[in-house]
Amino acid sequence: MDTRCRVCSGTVREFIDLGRQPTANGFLLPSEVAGEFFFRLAVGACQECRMVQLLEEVPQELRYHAGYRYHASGSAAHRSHFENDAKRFLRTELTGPDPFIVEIGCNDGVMLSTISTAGVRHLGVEPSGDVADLARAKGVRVLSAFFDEQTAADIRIRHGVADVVFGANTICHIAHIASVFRGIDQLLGPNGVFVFEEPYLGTIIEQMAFDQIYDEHVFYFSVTSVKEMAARFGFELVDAERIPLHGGEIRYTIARPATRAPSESLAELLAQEQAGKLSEEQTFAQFGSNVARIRDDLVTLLTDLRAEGKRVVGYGAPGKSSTVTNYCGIGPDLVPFVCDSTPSKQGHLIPGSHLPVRPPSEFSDPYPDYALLFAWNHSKEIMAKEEDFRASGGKWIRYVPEVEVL
Ligand code: DWN
Ligand code: SAH
Ligand code: ZN
Repeated sequence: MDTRCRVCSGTVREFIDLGRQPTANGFLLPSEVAGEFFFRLAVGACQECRMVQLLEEVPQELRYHAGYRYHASGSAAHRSHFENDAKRFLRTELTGPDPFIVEIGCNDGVMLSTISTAGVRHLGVEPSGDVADLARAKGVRVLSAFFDEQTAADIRIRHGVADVVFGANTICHIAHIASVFRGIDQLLGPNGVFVFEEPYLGTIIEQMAFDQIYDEHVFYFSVTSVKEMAARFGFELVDAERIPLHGGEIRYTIARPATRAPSESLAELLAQEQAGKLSEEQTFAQFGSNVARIRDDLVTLLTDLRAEGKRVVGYGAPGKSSTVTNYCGIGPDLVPFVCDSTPSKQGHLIPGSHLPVRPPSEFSDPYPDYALLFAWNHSKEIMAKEEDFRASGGKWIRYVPEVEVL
């Protein structure tokens, strides 16, 4: 059966299948392995509006709940990025008499804590209970709910319209995207903006970052597909700019039609996408064959290192590590454990592949011969922190855009 496009109901044609996969943040205890959830992780492009999206989806309640383990404040680079976002909103959009900002997926309050400190009216909408509580502890006001049309209508009744609705690494996670836009229509003031920052399809393809594909990432946005989506739902995309997070993202700004002048950067990115044939079948087919080659190269390297008696440890247990280990069949026989700084991941197993997650203190106890860098998007921060590993003769392995020993 065909999957219908979640934006326009067109036919979605599959171009990559990463096999049977668990939910990427479903870290589990050894005693929980028996009941583990799996689905088929495959991606395709809509033949009408070109939106790239998952074929099968996991119910949102299985993805976001009290035990959701991603803490947005876990990286210094992310803390500083979101603090800057907040300061920019305070300087530009939140300057009227009683401004109001809503964040969809505020997680542990990494952005809204700065807004709260500035004394500006705000509301985070966050379904995952534990991270919502972390935000509340920072003085952030949070509504525990999934954002949709109904939630938006309730917020408007209680708080009035918003000057800014913001989302980071969240809007591409929401399968009911039409309901989200109907909600934005209810909630956004006449001159308000809906701003969201999401992984960029262009970067995923250019960098071969296939591990960005997992259950939470329902959509893989391009500027072209977001422009079409905004128009279809009665809005206008007025700005798009590249930002460095998660290896390369785009910050989109959407407004009510004809309220803001479209930016030069938007026109440039649209032209680049067209020239680079970003939305064309041949680009997707090439991506699929490159991904299979990376898998073969990585498995060969790890198998050779094991045969040579070398010790390889994983560094970072991001959602991405679930995709790559399950797709490549990397188990504890090849990588006995992974170090990660997130306390709630430690003592658990990476979903599906069941690599144990341990605290970073075990990385140097003693240092391994090689470290497989799953959190490659944090390489600068991690390599600076782990200089002694290199000094001890240790080597880093990365796999995007190519398998390489550094
Ligand atoms: O879209 C999403 C983004 C916002 O975050 C979510 N669906 C899930 C998540 O994606 P991710 O898990 O790929 O995010 P990160 O930021 O790449 O995760 C990095 C991991 O590495 C974290 O578990 C923390 C860990 N880490 C570490 O152990 N030492 C990170 C740093 C910087 C470190 O020094
Ligand atoms: N904004 C943070 C966190 C991103 S993780 C950052 O950029 O780092 C995605 C977050 O979106 C999770 O905390 C998840 O619970 C939340 N989320 C998922 N679906 C949602 C929905 N429908 N409404 C609001 N939040 C949602
Ligand atoms: Zn479509």
